[in-house]
Amino acid sequence: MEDATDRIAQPWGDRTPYGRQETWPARVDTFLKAGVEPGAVERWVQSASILHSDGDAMDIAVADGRMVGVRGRDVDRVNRGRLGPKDLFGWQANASRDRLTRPLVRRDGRLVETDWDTAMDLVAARSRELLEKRGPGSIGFYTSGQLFLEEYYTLAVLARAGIGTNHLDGNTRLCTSTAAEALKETFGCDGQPGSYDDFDHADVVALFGHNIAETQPVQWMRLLDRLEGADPPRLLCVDPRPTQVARHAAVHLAPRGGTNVALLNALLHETIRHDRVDRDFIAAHTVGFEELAERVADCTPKWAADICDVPTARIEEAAELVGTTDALVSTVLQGVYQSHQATAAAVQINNLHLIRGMLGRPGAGLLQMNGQPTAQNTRECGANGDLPGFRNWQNDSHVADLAKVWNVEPEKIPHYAPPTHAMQMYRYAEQGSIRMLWISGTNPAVSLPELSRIRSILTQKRLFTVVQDLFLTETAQLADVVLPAATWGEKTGALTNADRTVHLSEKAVEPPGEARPDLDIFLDYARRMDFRDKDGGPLITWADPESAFEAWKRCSAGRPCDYTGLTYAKLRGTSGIQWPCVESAPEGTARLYADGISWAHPDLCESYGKDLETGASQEVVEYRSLNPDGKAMLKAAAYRPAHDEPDEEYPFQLTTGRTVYHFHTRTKTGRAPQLRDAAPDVWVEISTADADRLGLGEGDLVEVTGRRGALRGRLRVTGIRPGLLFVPFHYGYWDTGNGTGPGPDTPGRAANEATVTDWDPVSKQPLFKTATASLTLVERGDGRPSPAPTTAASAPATVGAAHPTAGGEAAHATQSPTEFPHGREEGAR
Ligand SMILES: Nc1nc2c(c(=O)[nH]1)N[C@H]1C(S)=C(S)[C@@H](COP(=O)(O)OP(=O)(O)OC[C@H]3O[C@@H](n4cnc5c(=O)[nH]c(N)nc54)[C@H](O)[C@@H]3O)O[C@H]1N2
Ligand SMILES: Nc1nc2c(c(=O)[nH]1)N[C@H]1C(S)=C(S)[C@@H](COP(=O)(O)OP(=O)(O)OC[C@H]3O[C@@H](n4cnc5c(=O)[nH]c(N)nc54)[C@H](O)[C@@H]3O)O[C@H]1N2
Ligand SMILES: [Mo]
Repeated sequence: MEDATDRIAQPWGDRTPYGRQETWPARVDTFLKAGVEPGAVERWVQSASILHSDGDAMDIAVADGRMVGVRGRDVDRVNRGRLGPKDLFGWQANASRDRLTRPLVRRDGRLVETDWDTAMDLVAARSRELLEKRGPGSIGFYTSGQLFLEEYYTLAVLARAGIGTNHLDGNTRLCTSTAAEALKETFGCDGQPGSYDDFDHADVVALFGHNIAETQPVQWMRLLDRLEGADPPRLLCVDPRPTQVARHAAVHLAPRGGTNVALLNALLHETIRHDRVDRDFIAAHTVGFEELAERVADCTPKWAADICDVPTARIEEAAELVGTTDALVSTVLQGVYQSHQATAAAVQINNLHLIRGMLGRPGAGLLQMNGQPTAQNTRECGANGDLPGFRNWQNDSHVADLAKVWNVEPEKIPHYAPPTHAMQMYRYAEQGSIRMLWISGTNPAVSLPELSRIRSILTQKRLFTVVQDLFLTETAQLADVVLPAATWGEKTGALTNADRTVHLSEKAVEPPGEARPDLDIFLDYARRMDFRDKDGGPLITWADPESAFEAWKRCSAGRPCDYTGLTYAKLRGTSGIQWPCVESAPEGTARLYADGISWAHPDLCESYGKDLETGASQEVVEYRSLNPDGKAMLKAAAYRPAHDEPDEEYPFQLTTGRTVYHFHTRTKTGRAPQLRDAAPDVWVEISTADADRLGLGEGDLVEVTGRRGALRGRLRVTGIRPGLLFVPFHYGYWDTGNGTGPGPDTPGRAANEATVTDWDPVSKQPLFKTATASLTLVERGDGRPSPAPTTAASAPATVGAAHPTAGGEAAHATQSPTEFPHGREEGAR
């Protein structure tokens, strides 16, 4: 057996260096449960990870009808066999003893077990009653970025054409609505332009508010491998924390929170001033260059340096890095998306690529990232605030086309206003116009901002709440009906990662008890509601994952996310495949816009765009006059200060985010021992300067008070920028380890106790990164360090201040180099 490595202590494993333009070497990472020998594995079942947006392809090891381990798939283009810590260990949560195994209904104030018929009849009866008395607008659906494509599509059809409600959105609103919106503003349509393969060819990789080391660890392995190979890339990191990315960067900018637009405008200013622009590309493929140049004319590095509080020289260095390379790849994530000028900032990164002609060829790539494993599918299938297939709700011919696919009258599909965004749905529930809210695959009682408000909305008597989950989460505990779902490994479905790679994830084991796949639950509901098409036939004609996938293919036909060239059979055995996949491109499409901008024409585009300042939707006439030929649109934006700036009472900026070991509200990673123990409890990051000034130290228990609530945690003193506090948002009040916790009435430990209800006007994404807070000492530490991991951004500023994070033997996984003879080569696509 090969040497095993502690993959908690070494989240990124060993290096396999490779040079620019070369193929990333394959290596198979394997973890089997203690005591399970490789020979004892009876079956390996094909799948891909659902604990981030990478789509790391893996096989699930099965013995005795149980999952006993995982191994990476070396044939896959995304990870070439590698797995990250959550991929390796997270699956163990499936077998937790506290999985929900039967439906629950609330009787006399308490949740009690019942059978499926009783629970589903109750849900259907309430739906019918509300439809009759209050109309379709009284019912809302709040779903996820973690189900499968087939499930979202089914939900979108039943909500939009069955119920006829406009109130359907995903937690993707909190996650990637800015990615989608920024792509719509620039390219007229959603759809990731770039490919992960671009990392193999890049000369400069710029990461904007993206801690890729912790949040897409396998792509970080790829960058680390390139950093150790020939002709390594130079990294630009824009992040106020000392992430691993920052530590490896050629230039690191640590701006004040919420100042991305100022910084980006300065980068654009320098690019134009030095004439580092591609005039031919601009003329051929864009509109709006003059306005953009005018808008950034005064945005000098000195001007931005004052706003962002970073040295002028650093901004100039960053501008030179992105301005002079011939192969620039940029990635963008929550440090940009979760702030007040989210879309405005993300669009400036698109602008940078367009004016430099850095699009549509190997190494010239743009990745407006997703976070969740299937957020891409939520968006494509229209289970978020868009119509399926990236159709335009303002374009009657798009609505008519969709109505034809579903065989309903166009009027049945609500399109009188933009699909309702999640934050607005909670507002409607608060005001009483939404009376039933069906929450699937998300835990809003931990993940939405201002939790005291969310709890009060969800506990209203007049609101009927259905929660569909694996566990009795903080949210499920507030529900009227709880439906036990089967999850990854227990059901089959397709999922699409952040670079449009479609994978198939097959059922490996039976779900526990009576738990059912989300698809079956939605189909059961549709049957009970007896939804019909315009000829009286059943609205939903499919009955299992594969027939649902085939139905989705018909809906995607001719649209940017065209799946018609894919089948389950084709996805089996080989690598994942990037959409569009059609007859003329049967192996998929590596990059969008390799032959010009294709979906921005007024008749084709998904959106006529919005005002970047106010978010107001534009009309088709405005769009036609701005962009008659369907080019990429360079939209300028002025910097505006954050809504919430520090003052005497709340002197700190507060930002929130992730660690490498946990996924969101930890319902899965908190139940995997290696991951749970690596980061067992919340902490608060503070800079050395602030800690010294306030006389605070490592391990002190502090209270962080925002304008809407407070949380407690132990201090970790790090190299974070002074004036800024960071709290991971993974920890709800429920302790997943032993089923107990601080409880909802004691000062919480969830970051969102202290965040505020506010969002980007364009994408409606909440501002998890730009709050303010005060800090008070609750209790001196006893000399023990805080529970923060030492391996990544939360590493202590003083070496040795905390015991190095390690997993020991329980976290040993193997890494085997393989020959990788059978993969799809880049040229084939
Ligand atoms: N381990 C792990 N991986 C995950 C997830 C997880 O929960 N755990 N979740 C997945 C999901 S759904 C998502 S959305 C992604 C998120 O992935 P990321 O966006 O990479 O993660 P975050 O930690 O939310 O935020 C990234 C960084 O933004 C920085 N930041 C804060 N404020 C600002 C600012 O004003 N400007 C700039 N430039 N940066 C700022 C923070 O310091 C932080 O390091 O991760 C995915 N992968
Ligand atoms: N303060 C702060 N808040 C944030 C963020 C931040 O950076 N800071 N990030 C935001 C972002 S980007 C995101 S994506 C959200 C994530 O927020 P949530 O979506 O609320 O977080 P999860 O813990 O992933 O919740 C998913 C739920 O679905 C359940 N589940 C898993 N698999 C299945 C399945 O197959 N079927 C069903 N029915 N249920 C399943 C899990 O048990 C879990 O309860 O949080 C957002 N909130
Ligand atoms: Mo996310």
